[in-house]
Amino acid sequence: MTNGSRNDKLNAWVKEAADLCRPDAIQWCDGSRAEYDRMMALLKERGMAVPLAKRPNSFLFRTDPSDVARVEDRTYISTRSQEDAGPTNNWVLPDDLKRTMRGLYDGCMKGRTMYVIPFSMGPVGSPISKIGVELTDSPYVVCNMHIMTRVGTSVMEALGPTGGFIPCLHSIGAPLEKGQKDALWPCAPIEKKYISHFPEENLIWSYGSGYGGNALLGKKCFALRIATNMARREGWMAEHMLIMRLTNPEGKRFHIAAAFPSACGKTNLAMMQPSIKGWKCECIGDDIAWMKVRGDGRLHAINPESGFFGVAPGTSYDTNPMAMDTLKENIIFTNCALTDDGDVWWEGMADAPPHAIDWKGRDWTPASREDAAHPNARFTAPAAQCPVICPDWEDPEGVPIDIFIFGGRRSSAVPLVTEAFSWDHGVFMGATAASETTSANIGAVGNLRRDPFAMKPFLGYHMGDYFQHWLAMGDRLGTKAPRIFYVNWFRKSAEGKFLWPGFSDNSRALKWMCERVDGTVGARETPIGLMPRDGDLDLSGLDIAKDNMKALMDVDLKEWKAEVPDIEKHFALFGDRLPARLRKQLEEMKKRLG
Ligand code: GTP
Ligand code: SPV
Ligand code: MN
Repeated sequence: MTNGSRNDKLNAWVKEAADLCRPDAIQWCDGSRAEYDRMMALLKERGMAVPLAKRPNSFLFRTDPSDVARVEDRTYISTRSQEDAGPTNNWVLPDDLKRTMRGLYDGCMKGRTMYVIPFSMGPVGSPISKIGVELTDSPYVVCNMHIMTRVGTSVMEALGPTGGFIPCLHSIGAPLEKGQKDALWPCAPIEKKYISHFPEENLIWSYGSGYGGNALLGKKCFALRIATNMARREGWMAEHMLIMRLTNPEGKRFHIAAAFPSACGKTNLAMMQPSIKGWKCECIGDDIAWMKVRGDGRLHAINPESGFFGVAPGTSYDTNPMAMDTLKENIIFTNCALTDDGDVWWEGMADAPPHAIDWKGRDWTPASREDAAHPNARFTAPAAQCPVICPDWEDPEGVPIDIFIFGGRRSSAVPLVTEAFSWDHGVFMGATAASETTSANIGAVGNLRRDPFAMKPFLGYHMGDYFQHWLAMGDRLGTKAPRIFYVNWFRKSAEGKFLWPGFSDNSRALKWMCERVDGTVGARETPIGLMPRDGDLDLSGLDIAKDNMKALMDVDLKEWKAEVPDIEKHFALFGDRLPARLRKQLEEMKKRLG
């Protein structure tokens, strides 16, 4: 593509950013295969990309050991009033944050090229889609954006001379002085990393990290933190949800959107192969859903992304065969281990190789004390390559959602599956969702925290207002609102073993949900919601101990009464922005618990 565009606003912004960051060159991206190949050749030459003999057109990257995940502590929602960012976000006054970051951006691209990446979230030209432009000094980001979003010429055409776009400025924060040798994975130290959002001007500034959600700004920064603000203003929803289509043996379709926190099972559920006969699952998206009320009065969902940035460890032909088949070619692997025959490996993929190079580039054998792959090692894969991608996954109208699922990682207390009594109760379930932290963020792993709607790290405004937005959407949808369920695949026995087989057997919980929607199966009332009675869950062909099933379905009043003070503390955070309807839900639950 030629340098520059027909869009004056875009040209002016690119010039302003270049004057500040002072790259050696500016390159406008056209999204072509040739461009991808050129970028990869460059990355190979620099020693950053390792071609994989076993997988055509696939490459392994190893990041700096400090740059391996999102950095929630360094993520900011910068609004004029701190109250608008709310109690769950880091906040700095926009002028102050911009002053600090301008200091960092000053000359930060010296010795590097600035790439201009026009991208569309959602199919190009669809009325639901939105355009962004990312400026970055990372060729790795260019390649990933090619897969994760729709990049290039068609986007520029859709943008036209006057169209608007979300400006996303990114730098790895590692200028190169003349003669200075580049690092294998250049980035800035943690205290200089900033993932900043200015929702009042739809602006994203990211500095210092080259990894995942910190650097691929279409994903969490745009499609969630900025989009939640747009959605609230415009009356739609931007959620951290997978989207799938489940078809029953009679051919009836159910569309499901499910929100689990990072590394808690979205990708796996999105492309799951049901273990129950006659049911079929197709994947529409694995991480983000944009949903609007359409002419039929129902909520329709699109996947704004075009690729999967999925967790590698634990992915295998036993757990997620459709992901494994997606990963055969055209993949970017990051922080996986490299086998001697030129393939990738990670914990849980298959038998361990006798020798490998670990994610830090060191020799590794099964006797090594550390993992060969980083627990947040990831694959970047084109969604279109998934064998069970839904034929309608790019339908600009989206798919009508029948079922919402919330959930998380809870080793105790939370049963396998529960149905909400009502929309308000379902919103209460989402608002009080809690999960053990994972390595998708830099920080402690395994700590239980409230993660409402799996959105704590991704909501771009006050959480109390977001709860109200959910309630208002329910009012608007009325009887056409999706039914709401809560699941926990991760309950453990006293010995610390998962009680539920998970993965394809999660279809058993989904089948019950579909039958609930159809009114063909019963439920029993418990203090925390509706649950399957004995015999309601289809367990045919499943070898599971009776005691395990009992433990999975147990609602322990003592454990649940202990949740109450913690929920009260959580709700107190939101002050007078906590909707009274949620407080009422809490009071009702307390009464039911006795
Ligand atoms: P993000 O991409 O971070 O948003 O994560 P995600 O929600 O898509 O999680 P993903 O499906 O990648 O799963 C994360 C980890 O949980 C992987 O190691 C999976 O193998 C594991 N996992 C997923 N589903 C199940 C399940 O049903 N049971 C058990 N025991 N583990 C699961
Ligand atoms: C998550 O952490 O929820 C992810 C990975 O999906 S990242 O893109 O790094 O945010
Ligand atoms: Mn995610």
